[in-house]
Formats: sequence, structure tokens, C-alpha cells
Amino acid sequence: MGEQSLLAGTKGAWFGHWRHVFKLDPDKDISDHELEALCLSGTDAILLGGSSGVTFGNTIELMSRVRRYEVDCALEVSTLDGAVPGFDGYFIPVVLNTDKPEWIIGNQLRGLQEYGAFIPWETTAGQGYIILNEASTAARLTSANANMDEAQVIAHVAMADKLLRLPVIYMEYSGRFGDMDLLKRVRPLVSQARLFYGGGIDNAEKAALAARYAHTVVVGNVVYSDLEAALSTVPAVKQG
Ligand code: 1GP
Repeated sequence: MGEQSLLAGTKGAWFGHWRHVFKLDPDKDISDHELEALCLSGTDAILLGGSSGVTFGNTIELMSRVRRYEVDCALEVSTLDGAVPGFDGYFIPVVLNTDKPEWIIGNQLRGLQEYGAFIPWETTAGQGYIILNEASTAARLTSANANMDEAQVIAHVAMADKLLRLPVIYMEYSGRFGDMDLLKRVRPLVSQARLFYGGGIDNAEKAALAARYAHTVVVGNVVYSDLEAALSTVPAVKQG
């Protein structure tokens, strides 16, 4: 599937060309050697984000290490503490499948009140998170209703893409490889957003599968457990 289904708004966005992303957790250790391999791998971006333990200090430290390389470096702002200036871009997650208003607009409003004057809007985008692994930290933290049937997921996709017109829809299975049939059925329903997929990609085959349907494939945990496998996902996505 090509990029033709994307309307100009998202296609021209600062993240609109990303096919492959490594997501790094500022709260986890990574050596200079490993970081260099990731930054020079050909990935389109290094995205910093995590569900717990993210602070100003560990975020700015990891950002400055990634900054030695030319690769795009963006931040998912999931805590007020971790809002650090100097990134190429910022994502503001909005959890769509939770009943807890603080994860839909509450924390975001607090952030806007506190930092609104400093937000670089040209390079800031809302992410509509659909959290689909009930065992993940993100699901537990946000009380996400992760056990949804297909019709419910599709309604959430329509909410994000058509009603809210969010620039990113993020099918998040963090820690578990997701339902590729569902991802396949979601893809043609997305007309203006960029569809991110993340969760459980720990080899080239899974990366290639996800890349068939997602615009952008996010690879996280395997970076910390098997660097070679993580690196193998880059050509798998890019050549797919
Ligand atoms: C996590 O979607 C990302 O937010 C990637 O998931 O860590 O399971 O690769 P994994």
C-alpha cells in the first residue's frame, strides 16, 4: 500500500515520511555503542517515551545523546515533568479507549495551561492511542478498555480519524504482537491520519507484517533484549 491514501495535511507533516521508528525509554539504560547502532540503522526516527519513570533529567540526557546523530528525534509527552525543549517534534498522546478523562483531555489541559506559550505547534501533533494489550503498563496506568471487539476498535478509529481528525492513530499492543488481521481491516478506514502500529515486534518477519498495513511501525522493547533483532526490523520495514 502506498502513501496515496494520505491527504496532504498528514503527508506533509514532520513525521509524514516515517516508516520505521525506534521507541526508547528514558528510564532504561542503553550504551553509547547500542545507541549509535540504532541511530545509524536507517530508521526514520528515534522516539522517546515511556509509561513510567520518565523525568526531565533522564529525557534531556537521552535526547542530547541522540542529538549527536542526524536522525529525527521526537518526544511523546506523557508526563508534565518530562516535557523537554529541543526535540524535532512532539506527540501528545490522547487515550481514546479509557473512561478516565484525565487520560483523554485532563493531563493535556494541565500541560497546556502550564506550557502552552512554549509549545512549538508546527512540530506538535496529537496521537489517538487505541491501547489493545490489557497487560501493558500503558493499559493499566490509563485503565484502558483493551478488550474490545472489532466493531468497537473500528468505532474508535472513526472517532480519531473522522471526527477528531487526529493526525496520528496509534494501535498500541506494547509488549505483545498484535492482531494483524485487525490492523489490515483498519487500514482502509483511515483516510487522513497516519496509522502507527507498535507492540511485540521482535524480528524482521513481524516487522514486515506490520509494515504491510501500518504507515509507521514502532519498535520498542526488543532494543533492550536483542539489539541485532531490533536492527533487522529496519530493512524489513523499509524494503517491504
Ligand atoms: C511501545 O508501541 C511501542 O509503546 C513498542 O512496543 O515495546 O512491544 O515493541 P514494544
